[in-house]
This record gives sequence, structure tokens and C-alpha cells, in this order.
Amino acid sequence: MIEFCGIPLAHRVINGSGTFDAIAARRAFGDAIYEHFPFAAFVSKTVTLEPRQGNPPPRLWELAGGMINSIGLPNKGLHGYLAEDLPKLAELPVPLIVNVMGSSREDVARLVAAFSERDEVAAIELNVSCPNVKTGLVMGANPQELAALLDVVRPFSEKPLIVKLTPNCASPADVAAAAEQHGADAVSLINTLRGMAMDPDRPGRLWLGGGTGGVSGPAVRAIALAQVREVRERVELPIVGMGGVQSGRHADDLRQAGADLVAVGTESFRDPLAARRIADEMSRFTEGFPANGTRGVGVASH
Ligand code: RRO
Repeated sequence: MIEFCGIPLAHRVINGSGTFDAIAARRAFGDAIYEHFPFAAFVSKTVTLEPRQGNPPPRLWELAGGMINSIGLPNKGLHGYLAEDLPKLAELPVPLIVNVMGSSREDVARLVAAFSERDEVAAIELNVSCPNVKTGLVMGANPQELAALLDVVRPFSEKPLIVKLTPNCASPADVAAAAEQHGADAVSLINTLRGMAMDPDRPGRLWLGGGTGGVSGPAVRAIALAQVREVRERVELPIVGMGGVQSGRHADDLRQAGADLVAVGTESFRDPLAARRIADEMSRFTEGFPANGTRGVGVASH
């Protein structure tokens, strides 16, 4: 057992928000998926106050090194989530982390307040980094904006607040430092990198219905590693590291760079049970390491 923000976890591997539909997985695979649940905690897809349709199709583009998504936050809204999804997700055999996003500080505060009252929720992740809607990114790309958001939101919750950082900004470490100074309990990174694909059949047109999208998968692994290290050098907060993890080796690389937990995202689309294999492989690297992960990061001088 390890501990993350006071939450006991069986191992260090969780999912990246929006990359694994636990409710659909149970429908497809039955209760067996719960007996062999791949993640030590489950992070839900982003919830907004009002229901959203998401972006027009196509929403995905496959790359040699991963994919670009332009999903655009389709979800049932707070009330739909509380009524339909939360009771099902509460049956998961692992702690539940709810990911929320709002277009104003007050919207985020309302979401945080609502989930803070629910015993089923272990922690709340603030998505200030979605690349596929205009709002949200501003709050996560700028340290002052993030500080102002946390000053409004923090008083509404005693649950751990995790801030999901964007790689699409000048300095994720500056934003992480603001998160630490303004009451966040942890940071998670990286969300996807803004990218684009041309339509192969229609010259001059973009493929994705939303125009641009977020790049994920092996293509972003080296970027995630560098950003996790940069953030670790600036903050003491626990870090959830993610970006292109496909093996225990990749997960342990992120741990060595400073991550306390590692999230698997794009790889779960290829193999829904990949995180289980990755956790097993990772434990071979981490045996003998303290449960709270590395604090300082040894860096060779080159
Ligand atoms: O729904 C999305 O399009 C999306 C979100 Br909210 C996010 O945070 N990251 C991403 O790559 N896609």
C-alpha cells in the first residue's frame, strides 16, 4: 500500500482523465473488470456544470506516435453526473477522483462544493488544461489566473484538490508553484499538447471537427518527462505524472523524474488492461523505494 494525499492506494498507477470509461467497461466485460481493475484510483472524465454535446466529428486522428483528440468535453453536466454516473462509479473497487472544469471561477467553485459533500469522492481534479475548448486553458496557462482560481475554490472543499497542468504554456513549473502557494494538494501533468491534422481528401481543410486537438501517446513521452522533472524541482507537492506511458520502464522513468503516481491514458485505448501490466512491471523497479516516492531528483550535470 502507498498513500497519495492521505488516500491509501494499492499501487502507483491510475488513469488519465477521460481515457477509460469504467461504466462502459463494466457493461462490456461484466464484474470481472472490477475483480481485476487496472487502476489504483479512478479519475472520471471531466464534468462541467451544464451538459455539453462535445465537438463535431471527426474527433480523433491517429498518428505514428499516438493520436490527436478533439472530443470537446461531452458530458451530462453536474446533475446528470450525480444522478446517473456517480452511483455507478461509487461501486468501483478503488477510490474515485472526479475531474471538473468550469468557464468561470464561480462555476468551478460550484462543482467543487457539490463534489466535496459526497462521501463517494476521494479527491477532486481541476481541469484547467483542456486544449479543446476556449475556456479553461487561460486559467491553467497563467500562474496569476490559477492563483485567483484557487483562492476562490479552495475554501469550498476539504478534499484533496489536484490541479491538472497544461503543457501548452510558457512555464508549467511557474503554474505548479502558484498551485502550491494557493492551497492545491497535488498537481498532475501533462494534459495533451495542442496539435492539428490536415484532411487528406480535402486540400486546405482541417481533419478534426474541432479544428485543433490534443496530442497524446508515445509522441509526448519525452516532453512529459522533462516537464515532470521541471515541476518537481519547483514544488514539494505530490505529482501525478503522465504522457505516453506504455510500460513499467516508462512509468518508472516518470517516477525517477519526480512523479509520485503515474497515469496511463492513450495506451488504455489499445489495451484496456494495460495499466495492470504496467503496474506489475513498475513494482519490479520500485521495490525498496519509499511509498511517497522520490522527493529530490538526481540530475547528471549535462
Ligand atoms: O474532452 C476533451 O477534448 C479533452 C479534455 Br477535457 C482534456 O482535458 N484533454 C484532452 O486532450 N481532451
